[in-house]
Amino acid sequence: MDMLEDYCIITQEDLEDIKDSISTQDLPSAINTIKEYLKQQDLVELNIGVTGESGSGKSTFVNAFRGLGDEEEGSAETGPVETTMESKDYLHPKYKNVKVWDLPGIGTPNFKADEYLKLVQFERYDFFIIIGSDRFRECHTQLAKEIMRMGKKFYFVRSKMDICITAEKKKKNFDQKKTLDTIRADCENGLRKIGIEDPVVFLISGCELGKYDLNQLQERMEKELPQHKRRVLMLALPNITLEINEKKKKILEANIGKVALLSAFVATVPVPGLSIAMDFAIVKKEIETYYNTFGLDDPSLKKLCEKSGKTIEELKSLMKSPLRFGINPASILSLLGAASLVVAENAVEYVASLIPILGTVVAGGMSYMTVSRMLKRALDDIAEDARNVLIASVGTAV
Ligand SMILES: Nc1nc2c(ncn2[C@@H]2O[C@H](COP(=O)(O)OP(=O)(O)O)[C@@H](O)[C@H]2O)c(=O)[nH]1
Ligand SMILES: [Mg+2]
Repeated sequence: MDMLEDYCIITQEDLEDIKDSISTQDLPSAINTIKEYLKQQDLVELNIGVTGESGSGKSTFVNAFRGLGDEEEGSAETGPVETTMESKDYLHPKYKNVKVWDLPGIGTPNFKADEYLKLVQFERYDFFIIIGSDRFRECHTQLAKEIMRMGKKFYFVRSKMDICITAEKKKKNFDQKKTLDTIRADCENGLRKIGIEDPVVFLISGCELGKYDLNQLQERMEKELPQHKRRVLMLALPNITLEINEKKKKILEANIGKVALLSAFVATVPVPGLSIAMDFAIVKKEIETYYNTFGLDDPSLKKLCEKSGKTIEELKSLMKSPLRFGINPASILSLLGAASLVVAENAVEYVASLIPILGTVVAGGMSYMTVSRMLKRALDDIAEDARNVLIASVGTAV
């Protein structure tokens, strides 16, 4: 139904899905169904095993992947000497069920891939990142083959690209893309020679994670993860490339229908002066998630200032969403002007006919459509703000 797609971001599929799960139930069960769905989504775990030789940049990667610097609270210790020979899990600061594991170094004398994988309890990882900071060696391929044999996935990462590029830049006729292509091809050739059939290598810098091949790596991981794990990966990634910014927006958009419905179901009293009902706490929590995942919450902005040398005022001046100075009923309602104008009456009727239970809630169809429009507007604004902040800080930050 075109009209629905135009005026409301809820897709036909989404509605049918909601209808199937709740239309025959009473209101309390419908509320529980949606709450449970959202809760389960937040419980999905992701375990990433980061492995490689000692000194290759494992701990640096573990920190950068979680959006942390090397000396921040909760970061893994890094340095010229490997400090631990044990696996250690580092929780994502915002998504605690995302664990990035700093695994012991490989390639020690008598290294055996099968014993190593047993030692680190290979079953627990959704995938491995195998980091090499120079040449890939036999220990890397041995490990890759054993990981494959165990039915798990891995990605080869060539780290410390910033060092390579700084050195190459001194040469005349420096061409970054060409240099990267040559290094990538060289790594892949090296791996082919030592027995990997169709190798793909991602060039990364733990010190400047947003540069080089992070987008390609992120795309590949996302594509190969099971559907239910993609969301948590995209939410947890630091917002350091425009591609990630866009994907975060898409992922968050997919929940708007359910959150709006929940807000309409839970609220039974109309917003004073309006013909709709909405639960502010639910809407507020969702908008807070937007700020958090885009890294526009105050603690994240402060960190970005330290890295980029910009002030909070400078960054906030790039942000236009009416919610940037606080998420409260007044700022939420300020989104309403634009939102309520575009809710077409026949679309409301259509939604109400699909989900009859909405009729029992105060102005149900209208509330649902209005709140989804508001959330969509908030998300669009916040994603755009994040994009502008990112563009302004790129080059000097992350
Ligand atoms: N320039 C640069 N240095 C890096 C990078 N990754 C790691 N290092 C440095 O290399 C050393 C070893 O890194 P670390 O993460 O501790 O390696 P690990 O032993 O594999 O955990 C440290 O001094 C890091 O600061 C990188 O991408 N670029
Ligand atoms: Mg380490």
